[in-house]
Amino acid sequence: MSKIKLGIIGGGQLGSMLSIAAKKLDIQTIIYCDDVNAPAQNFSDEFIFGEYDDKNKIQEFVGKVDVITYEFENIPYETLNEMNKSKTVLPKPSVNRLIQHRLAEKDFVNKLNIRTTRYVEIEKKSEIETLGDFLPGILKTTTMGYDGKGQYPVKRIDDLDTLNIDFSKGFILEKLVKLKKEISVIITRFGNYSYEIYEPIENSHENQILKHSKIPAAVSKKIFDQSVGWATQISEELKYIGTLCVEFFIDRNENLYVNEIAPRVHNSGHLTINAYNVSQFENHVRAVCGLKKIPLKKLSNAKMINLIGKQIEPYRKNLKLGKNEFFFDYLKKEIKDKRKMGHITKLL
Ligand code: AIR
Repeated sequence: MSKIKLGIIGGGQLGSMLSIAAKKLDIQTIIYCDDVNAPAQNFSDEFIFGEYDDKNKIQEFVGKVDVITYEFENIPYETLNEMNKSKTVLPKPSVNRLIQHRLAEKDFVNKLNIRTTRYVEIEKKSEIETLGDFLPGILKTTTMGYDGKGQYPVKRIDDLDTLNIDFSKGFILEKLVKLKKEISVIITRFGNYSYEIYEPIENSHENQILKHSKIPAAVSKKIFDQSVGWATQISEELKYIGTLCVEFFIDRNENLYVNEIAPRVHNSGHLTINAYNVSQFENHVRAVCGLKKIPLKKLSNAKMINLIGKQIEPYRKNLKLGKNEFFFDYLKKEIKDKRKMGHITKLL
């Protein structure tokens, strides 16, 4: 039988880890990315460089693959929809369209009677002046943000004067919760009520970028069950195929809130590579390629540390790893402040 050819849109670290997982399953990967230096080309079978609206390049890509997935969410809906006319795109383009728009995403979650932070749509600066009730809050672009990009903490209305925000883009203002802890739940759905779910992961951020993730998360049974239940409900409702991550806040009164949904494999799940029998990446490839679902088994507790910006340098110069420690260099050519450059997983 000829090998399945999986097309992956996006060529960052998530594309790399998907390609590595696919190789193990004897599936070929073709990466399509608008960055000529996309690091995933080091791990994929083929790489096509092109813009996300370049119809010719996209046709070339579509012609080569059997099924298509993506490793970041900010892809134009039209692009995914066009591809989906000739080859199956999973998760479905409509799921990506819903989730990439923060307002639509939160409305969807609330309709399921699942709690989110309080939020309001902002079309112009003056509206915020009457919304003191939502402060301290965080102003976020409705689309196109990740790793703290497009996010502005606002304590007082005066803060807006120094922030220099372009209000021609859509925004939402979210009220901050009195945060105790952040967790995420990663689930891979294969079909109706057919899924594998990883236990909740505890996350901590620095400068709005994920820094540490660990399992087990120190949470009550109530929070454990509720987070797993909500992630399952969200993936069922979306009729999702593949790996999905739901990020949650827990406040000081032990209330759980959905922060956001990622329609893809997720940074907090990197530890699943070493801590489980099947990683989030392998599960994603299995689900979108229609392979068999394997029952998940946790092999070890674990902690993952992100290496951001220059933090990668000492590891590149002189790698010293302890027993049960794993290092992954994303092979990004340019070190930039706040850029995820690699990670370390320690089995505990
Ligand atoms: N990514 C996708 N959504 C959020 C994140 N962090 C991953 C994807 C994407 C890469 O980050 O793998 O391709 C982009 O990283 P950078 O450093 O080039 O911005």
